Amino acid sequence: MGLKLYKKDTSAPCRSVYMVLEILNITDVEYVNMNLVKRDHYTDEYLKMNPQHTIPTLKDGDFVIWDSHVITTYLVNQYGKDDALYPKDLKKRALVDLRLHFDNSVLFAALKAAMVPILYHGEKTFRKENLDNIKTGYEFLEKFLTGLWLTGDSITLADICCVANISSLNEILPIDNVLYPKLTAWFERCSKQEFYIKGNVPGLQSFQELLKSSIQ
Ligand SMILES: N[C@@H](CCC(=O)N[C@@H](CS)C(=O)NCC(=O)O)C(=O)O
Repeated sequence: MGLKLYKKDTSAPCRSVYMVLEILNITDVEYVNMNLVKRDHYTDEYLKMNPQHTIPTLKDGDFVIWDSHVITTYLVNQYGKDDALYPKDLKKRALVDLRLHFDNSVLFAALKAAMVPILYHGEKTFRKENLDNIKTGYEFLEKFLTGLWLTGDSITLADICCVANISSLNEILPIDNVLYPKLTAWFERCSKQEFYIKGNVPGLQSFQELLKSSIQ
C-alpha cells in the first residue's frame, strides 16, 4: 500500500486520521513524527511536498494530500470496504461534507485560535473571545444533533472528525452537560467506541499534558 503519514499525536486533525485508519484496519503505514517547535514543517523537503506546511500530510506512493478531511475521505473512498463512513448517495454525502466543513471552519478554527497564544506567545490563560468561539461551536453542535450521530443513525466521518476537535476543545472549555445535553451524550457515545479509544485517547492524553505544562 505504501502509505506515509506525517503527524503529531497532540494534533486533533492527525487523530481523526488515526481513527479512520483504525476503523479501516489499515496497519501498513509509515508514521513520520513532526516536531513543530523545531520547525520540521518548514524544511525545504516538507514545503516542497506541502507548501501549506500543515500536518497531517499523507503520501500514498507519489500522491500527496493534506488536510485531515481530505485525507479521511480519500482513505474511505480508496480503501474502505463499503461507503458507511462516507456515503456514495449524494445527498447523504452532502450532509457529511456539511459537517466536515463545519469542523474545519468552526471547530478546528476555534481550537487553533485558542491554542496559538498559549503555545507560541507564552500566554497562560485563554482569551475570552477564543472561549466564546468554542461556545459557538458547542451551540451549533447542540442544534445539529437530532439523532444519535451527527448526520443520522450511523457513524460517519462527520462524527470522527468533529470528535477529534471536540475532545481537545473539551480540555480547554469543559462541555457543560446542562447547557449542552445532546452534545454531552454524543461525546460520551463517541468516547466508548473502540476506534476512539485506540485512535484518539493516547494523543488526547499527550494534548492534556501539553496543555497542563503550557498554562501552569
Ligand atoms: N484543516 C487542517 C488543519 C491542519 C493544521 O493546521 N494543523 C496544525 C497542527 S494541529 C499545523 O499543521 N500547524 C502548523 C502550521 O499551520 O504551520 C486539517 O484538518 O488537517
